[in-house]
Amino acid sequence: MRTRVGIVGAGPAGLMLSHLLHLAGIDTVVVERRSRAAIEATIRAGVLEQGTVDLMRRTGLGARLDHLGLVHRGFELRFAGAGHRIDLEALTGGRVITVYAQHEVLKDLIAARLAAGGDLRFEAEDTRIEGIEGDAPVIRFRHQGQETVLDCDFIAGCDGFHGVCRSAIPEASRTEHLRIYPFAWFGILAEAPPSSEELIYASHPRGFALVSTRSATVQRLYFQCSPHERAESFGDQRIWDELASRVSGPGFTLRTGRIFQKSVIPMRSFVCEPMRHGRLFLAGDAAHTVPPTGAKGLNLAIADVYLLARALIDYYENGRTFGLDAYSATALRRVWRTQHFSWWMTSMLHRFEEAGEFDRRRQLAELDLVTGTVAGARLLAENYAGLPLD
Ligand code: RFL
Ligand code: PHB
Repeated sequence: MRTRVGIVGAGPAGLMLSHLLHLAGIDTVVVERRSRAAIEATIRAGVLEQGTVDLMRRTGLGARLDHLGLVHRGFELRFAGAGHRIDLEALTGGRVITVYAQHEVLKDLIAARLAAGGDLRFEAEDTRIEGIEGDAPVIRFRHQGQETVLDCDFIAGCDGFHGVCRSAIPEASRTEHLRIYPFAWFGILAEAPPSSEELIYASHPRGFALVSTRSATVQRLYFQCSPHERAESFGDQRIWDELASRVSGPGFTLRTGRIFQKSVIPMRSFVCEPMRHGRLFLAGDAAHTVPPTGAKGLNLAIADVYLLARALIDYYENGRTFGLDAYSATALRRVWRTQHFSWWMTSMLHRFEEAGEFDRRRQLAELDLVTGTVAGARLLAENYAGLPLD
């Protein structure tokens, strides 16, 4: 079997890359370990930047997004007992965010690829990549009991943080940067009406909390917890009490309801450099992860493949390799800016056990700076709403 671009992983990065290349007439095969049903049911990100939304609309993926997505023109930072609104739209000259769950994006992408006759191999086992340093790389995998060899011009490693592609780059040819935070997020989904019209990021002496949403009847909430916490060990009442204590404010009532999903999400910052080795190109979480505080992981994955698709299209249409050669350095510039932003949001809003009173006061001063000055608020708003894709 042969294709031009073999893609490992059917997450946002792999599927969007396949979609963008298809629109330019370039064939791909996507090899994915999990089932379609599992992918379409996994709860992860929820916030789309303006650039991600614009790209989805421009490429024919806007219908359900425009129907179900919730446009948010600002968000709230809450600390020292008071809320402060960050007016994204006013501070960025019109950019906003859209709350639309990652698995809904994946449903849209999978439906579009299948409607166009795309080749998606779900439930592939034992995926390996070979020959990335030569001209004829291959992806080997087992699918429906059959050993399959996929010959490719290029391989896109879009297989997430725990995938196999990154480790195909010889250790001597890559550098990995990792920071693990001394806390995690406890995330829930609950059947409840929204407590707030906009997201609330709360910094509280007991720790960080985030009030997000999914729809008029389903809410997404998070609070900082120990990285060793187990989701099952927290009873529902204790969860609501913990959340309520951290997000309380004048005139604010947290709306509660049946909790139907609980998970503990580790917090890490990770970058692998370079993002290309020979004919292997890494994109998305396979190359980098950010703590979720800045809501950037999915958006960064989309930005990577937007760049990679442009470079591959230029190669196939015009025979130019400039974009492919520049891919890693160009992508990494955005990656490191996003790493900085995600680390900054995380360190500004979380409780650090070892921090003393000086550090706590410094955190409050920083929050005062970003809510109390136009320059500070704009820096936060521009990065949160997202840098343009081009
Ligand atoms: P994914 O989504 O992990 O997809 C990788 C795919 O590769 C498959 N795979 C393999 N397939 C074949 N063979 C193998 N050997 C394979 N190994 C793995 C996997 O099954 C999977 O289907 O990576 P991708 O495409 O790079 O996308 C990255 C995003 O998923 C991730 O960055 C975001 O979810 C992060 N994130 C958020 N990002 C945002 O932009 N906004 C948010 O609001 C946001 N909130 C979040 C988040 C992540 C969270 N969790 C659970 C980590 C909230 C949470 C709670
Ligand atoms: C979410 O709704 O899942 C969400 C929102 C904002 C974040 C992270 C996750 O920063």
